[in-house]
Amino acid sequence: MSDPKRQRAAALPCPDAELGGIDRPLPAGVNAPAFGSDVVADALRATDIPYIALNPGASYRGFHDSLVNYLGNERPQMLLCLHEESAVAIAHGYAKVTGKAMAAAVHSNVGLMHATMAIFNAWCDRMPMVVLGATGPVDAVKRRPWIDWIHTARDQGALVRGYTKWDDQPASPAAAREAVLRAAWIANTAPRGPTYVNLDAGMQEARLEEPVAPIETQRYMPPISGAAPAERVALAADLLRNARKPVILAGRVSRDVEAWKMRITLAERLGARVVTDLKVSAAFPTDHPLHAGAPAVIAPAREMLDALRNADVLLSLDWLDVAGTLQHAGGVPDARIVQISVDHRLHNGWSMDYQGLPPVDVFIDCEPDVAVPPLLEALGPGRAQPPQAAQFSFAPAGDKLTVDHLADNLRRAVGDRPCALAHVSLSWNGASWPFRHPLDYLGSDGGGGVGGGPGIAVGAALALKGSGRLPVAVCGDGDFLMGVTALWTAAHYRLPLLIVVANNRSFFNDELHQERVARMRNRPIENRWIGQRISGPDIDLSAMARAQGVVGFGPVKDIKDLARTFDEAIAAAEAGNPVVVDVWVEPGYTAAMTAQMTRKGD
Ligand SMILES: Cc1ncc(C[n+]2csc(CCOP(=O)(O)OP(=O)(O)O)c2C)c(N)n1
Ligand SMILES: [Mg+2]
Repeated sequence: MSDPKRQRAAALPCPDAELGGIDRPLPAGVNAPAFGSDVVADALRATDIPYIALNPGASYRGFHDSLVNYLGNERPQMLLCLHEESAVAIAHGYAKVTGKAMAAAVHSNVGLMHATMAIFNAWCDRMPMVVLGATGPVDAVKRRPWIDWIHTARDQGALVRGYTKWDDQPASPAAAREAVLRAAWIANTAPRGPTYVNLDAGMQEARLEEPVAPIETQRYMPPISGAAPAERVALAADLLRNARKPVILAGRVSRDVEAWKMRITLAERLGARVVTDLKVSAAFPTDHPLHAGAPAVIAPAREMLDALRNADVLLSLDWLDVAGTLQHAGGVPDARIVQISVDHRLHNGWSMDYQGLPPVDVFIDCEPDVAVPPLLEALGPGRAQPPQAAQFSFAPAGDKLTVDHLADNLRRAVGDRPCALAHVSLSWNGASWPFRHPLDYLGSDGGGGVGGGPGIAVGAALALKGSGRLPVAVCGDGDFLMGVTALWTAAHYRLPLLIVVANNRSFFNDELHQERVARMRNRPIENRWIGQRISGPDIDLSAMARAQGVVGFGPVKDIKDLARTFDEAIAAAEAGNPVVVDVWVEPGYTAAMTAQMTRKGD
């Protein structure tokens, strides 16, 4: 170990000793960078990214060798994945917990094509990650016949340019080092998102003719956090101080506990109603007396819409879709609107995930976490208004097993344990599970790309391993089946995790769409299930888990078996295993969502 950078890294504690003990290479006796890809590996280690989820391929065999035989498969450690979509989804789930990028590596154009939906999900969810890919050799005379030609594209980054913050195809080891540092820096800077670096196979595999001059890598990734402009904060404070019925729309915020408490202080100082959304992570305690209605994905609760209609000032803390929410509430209100967000810096012409353009009276161009403390200060001490009563209750009804019964029994089985709900099914009822901590709920897949659930859950489990917080994910059966091979990675790396499948044996969401079309056209709604139901044969989901080394329970078909099964499943997860419970639920969504999706007319 003569290289000073490697010695420094060796002195750092391993991110997780147990995980670090898996997949240990024989010592290769390599202690100085000798190839282009060794320089890339050094750069990746300099970013402090602890893991790289990957599916292998010859296009980055040089880089792969550097990770194993030059870095010794630590900092970053490889996580082998069975599909590129899971590799990226795992990085996505990791970022949801930590707020930080991990890396994913995907092979040439084909691996990147597999990865695209998961990258899009992370982009829409504003989650950072560094995706490394490869192509070439760009120098055609170095290409092997056939395979190197089909796996070389003129502009591979074009596949993902519409939903990544930045991409590059560096032509030399020094340029690749710069690209990796820039990719990590840009991904981790708000508004966060995926970046992509495409490593030419020829550049990776070429022997270094001379050492690449060392640089102080941290100086190339300076932390950025823009402050809130004081005069804008003063304007917002004036509006809010005089508001009679302010509403806070608590949207994309961090997992920081102090920032969470500050939002509560702000709401209580203003006596503001607060609304939250299941599309993003927990932003405010949903059972706080000021919280209005249960959070939802598609159909906002009536209490939430009432609060918005009655409001005189709306304060958006980077709310995901201000314009769409106003549309739900009946159009543009008279209320004054304060927007705190940096999201506009990311918007581009390819993807419309920026949503409609909302009217805004005071725009504060910084992250909500940064703006709330000066806003509180500008408001000054004031009369705390009496809290209002909590607005929603929950009790599962009927004797047929529904997702509400699933949620009720699961929550009771979890009890007082700290838990992170890493994913929920489309059928989830936001009233069934209160959130009281920023890690209690990690939001949705972001881009509506079904199949992200299992990988995101595994990534969250990776980040939470050893934290004492139990990762729990509820996936639809369609979502589970599309992403099921992410589970093998959880088994191999022994990541404790509980996935419960709300198995309605259907791509049920689309049954409701077909029902709506049938209503609009006066055709039989009874046929809505055709081309949607996943039965005949029924799929044994817990066997799919067991086949990958995951503990599997079920199918559970009776309400009375739920409590015992969940107790056993949690015990297995707490013993260090990934666990899947298959629960057969009646097809159905919340009443509000069903009404919204099946209403007649456009
Ligand atoms: C990649 C992808 N394919 C198809 C869809 C369309 N789609 C939206 S929801 C859904 C059904 C998902 O089924 P499941 O996870 O079982 O949830 P359920 O609606 O049955 O509760 C489908 C197919 C999509 N959003 N993404
Ligand atoms: Mg389903």
